[in-house]
Formats: sequence, C-alpha cells, structure tokens
Amino acid sequence: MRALLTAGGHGTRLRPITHTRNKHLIPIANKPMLVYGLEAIAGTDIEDVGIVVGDTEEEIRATVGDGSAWGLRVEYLRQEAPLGLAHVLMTGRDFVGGEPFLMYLGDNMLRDGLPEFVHAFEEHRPDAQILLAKVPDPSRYGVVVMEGGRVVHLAEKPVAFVSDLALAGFYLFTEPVFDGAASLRPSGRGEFEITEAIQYLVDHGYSVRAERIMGWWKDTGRVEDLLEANRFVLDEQEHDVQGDVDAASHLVGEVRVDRGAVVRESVIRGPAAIAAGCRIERSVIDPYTSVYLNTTITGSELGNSIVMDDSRIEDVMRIRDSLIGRNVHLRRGDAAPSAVQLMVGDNCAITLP
Ligand code: TTP
Repeated sequence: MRALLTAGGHGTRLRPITHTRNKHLIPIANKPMLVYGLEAIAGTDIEDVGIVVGDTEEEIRATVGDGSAWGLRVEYLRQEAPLGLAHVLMTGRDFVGGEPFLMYLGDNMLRDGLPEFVHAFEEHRPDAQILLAKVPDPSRYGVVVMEGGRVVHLAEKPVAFVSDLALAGFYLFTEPVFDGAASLRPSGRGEFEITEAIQYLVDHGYSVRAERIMGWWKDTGRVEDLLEANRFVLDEQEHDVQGDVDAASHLVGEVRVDRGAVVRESVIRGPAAIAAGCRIERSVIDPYTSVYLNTTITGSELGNSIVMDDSRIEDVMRIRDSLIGRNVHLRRGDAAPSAVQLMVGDNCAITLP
C-alpha cells in the first residue's frame, strides 16, 4: 500500500504566515507539522509516500528530501492548482497505481491509531474507509450522516445541522474513488470536494466503512488550532536540557532546551521548548510556548505561543496566545500595552505600539 500526503492548498486561514511559507512547515513543539504526518505513516507498513505539492514545492523538498530520514521513499506530485481534495486524488492516481492507498491530510495531526486504522481496512477490505470524530462545531468540517452503522450521506461544511460526526483527514481508498473524483464538478466554493467523491461511492453501492477516532486528533487550519496542537505535543514532552543554562536561571517543570541554545537570567516554566541557536536572556517564558531555531528573546515575557525561526523579541511584556513568524523583529516602544496577542507574518519589524 502507498500513501498520498497533502502539502499544497491555499492556507487562507493562516494568512499572513502562509503568504511567505507553506503552512505544513510551521513548527509544532519545534518540529515542522508535516513531519508528524511522515512519522505517523512510517509507523505503518507503508514505505512509499507521494507528497502532493503546489507552488511551494521547493520548501517542502528542502525539509523532507527523499524521505529516508523516516525510512520512507518520498516522491513529489505537483498539483497544477489547489482545486480541492478530490483533485488531489486525481493528482496522485498514477502514483498509487491501482492499489488501495492511504490519503493523509498533512495539516491534520493524529496522536495514535493510524496502524490500527490501516489494519482494520486490511481485515475488512471495504472499498473505502474513513475516520470520524464527534465535534462541537460541525459546520467547519465535512460531516457524515450514519444510519445503523452505515454511511448514508456526506455534506461539506453544512450551514444547517445534519450531523456532528466530522470526517478527519485520513482515508483509505481503492480504485473506484477515482471514478467518483472524475465525475465531479466544482462545488459552490469552487473546489472538487472529497465528500462528494465519497458520496459517489455510497450512491453506487460501494462499501464505505467508518471508524471512530478514540484518541486526540486536530485539524490545524486556524491559529487557535495550531496553538492547541502545540500545547498537546508539549504536554507529552519530558524535561531535557542539553543547552547552556546559567545558575541565575530557573527551569520549572517539563522544559526542553536543545543543544546550542543559551539561557541567561531567565525563568522558563514548562511545558516549553527552546530550539538550537536560541538565546533567552532576562526573560520569562511561560507554559505552552515553543521557540524555534536561532531566535533571540531579551527582557520579554511570553506564554502559550509559537515563535518561529530567526526572530528577535526585545523588551516586550506579556505576549500571549500568539503565532510569530520567521525573521520577525518585535520591540517595545515608549508606551507599549501591558499585554498583546499577535499573529505576525514572516519578515516583519514592529515597535509596540
Ligand atoms: P484545507 O485545510 O481544507 O485547505 P487549505 O490548506 O487550502 O486551507 P484554507 O482552507 O485555510 O485556505 O486543506 C486540507 C489539506 O489538503 C492541507 O494539507 C492542504 C491540502 N490541500 C492540497 O494539497 N491541495 C488542495 O487543492 C487543497 C484544497 C488542499
């Protein structure tokens, strides 16, 4: 069995970050999001992965390479434009070569259960298998209506309530799904919808099996989802200090300071992660914060935030619930506010206020 892993799309909900970088490379607990997908796939028997990419292909290639770092063989499949998930399917058709395959949305994170999901498919051999999770806000998702354990209807982001069972971004398909995808016209939002390709299977008498997610799953489309995913992964990490921390600093709880990071006269309250090349000086890093490569933070305080690489934060108090891009320079002006919540794209310089 092969896998298709998505890494294209528009990423409109994560602008401005996605103006300059592919969202799948945003670090979650200091590891690019797409790597979680590669690790999950590597945990199954699958060895061949086709990563579906758009015009940010080079960035993805630079991070993933040939996949051998995960014991995988990776090929890159260029999608001509982000025309929807059923179009992603068609892009991967030749790569999967008529065999059953896994489709894995690269912006979804699944804590565990992927090997079991694949095993269940191999045991039952349906024409398709989907993974469902009960959600409080179904209008954000593709949803599935079940009747007596059978999938009967799917709807994409329904305005009126039809079901609270969301379709998570992990699917197992066989050849007929391509007939479904090929039969579609663009939806009202201009995309070839995967829900419609699956509906085709249901309507044409193919077996579509549904499994329920038992553990944690996150679709990381929005900033609050990224911060939640960051919190979730940080919560599982252990205290591990390889970097250079002086005696005037205090590390409390599950803190990771990677080799090559420097901490001076600072307090870091875990769970938090500081990557290589960072310098944290006279600062307070509060829980659920991850600071990615080569970032310097001086005289500042931040919590529940993701800071990306090569940034500089100087004398800014109480940054909370924020996503701060790459190569950002934040510094405090004379009358800075006491607390700020920010979403800052790459390559910005901001003096507050
Ligand atoms: P979505 O999150 O549904 O769409 P998006 O990434 O374009 O983001 P937004 O809605 O904020 O504009 O995409 C789910 C996954 O599929 C994600 O990994 C991106 C990927 N994708 C493609 O590779 N090609 C596509 O044509 C689309 C629509 C998504």
